[in-house]
Amino acid sequence: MTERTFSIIKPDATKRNLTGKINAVIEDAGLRIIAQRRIQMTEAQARKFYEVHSERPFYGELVETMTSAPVVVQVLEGENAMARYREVMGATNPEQAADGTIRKLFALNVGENSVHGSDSQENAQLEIAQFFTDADIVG
Ligand code: FUP
Repeated sequence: MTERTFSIIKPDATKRNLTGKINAVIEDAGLRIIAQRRIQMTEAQARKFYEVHSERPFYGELVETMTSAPVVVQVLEGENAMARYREVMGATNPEQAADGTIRKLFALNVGENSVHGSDSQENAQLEIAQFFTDADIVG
């Protein structure tokens, strides 16, 4: 089924000028980038985005990392886009990521792992709505 998911190209990747290389992996995987914007995430946006992790020991560092440089927020569309993008991203810890995945190719460590992708259809809708309106998305 054609569905949508939410993606972030994180600061560690934008700082190293990897936006285009990551987008190439996304597109080669059959996902279409149907909305995309480069933004400086505010602390409030980052805190809200990662609210599920607010009790975790790495929350403060995570918010700091996500606001340390611009990010590229994206909406991806394709067959089973949410699961497909999770496959293409690779494991959270790049040491465990499979060959050819974005995190294996580009991530530095678990905290600077280059990309985010929604982990459920429900979260995808919530995350897309945090950064895009319907008018921004041209499928
Ligand atoms: P993922 O869905 O693969 O992005 O992973 P999680 O939702 O578990 O983690 C979200 C983000 O928290 C990661 F991208 C980086 C950060 N994190 C850490 O910094 N340390 C950890 O041990 C786990 C996650």
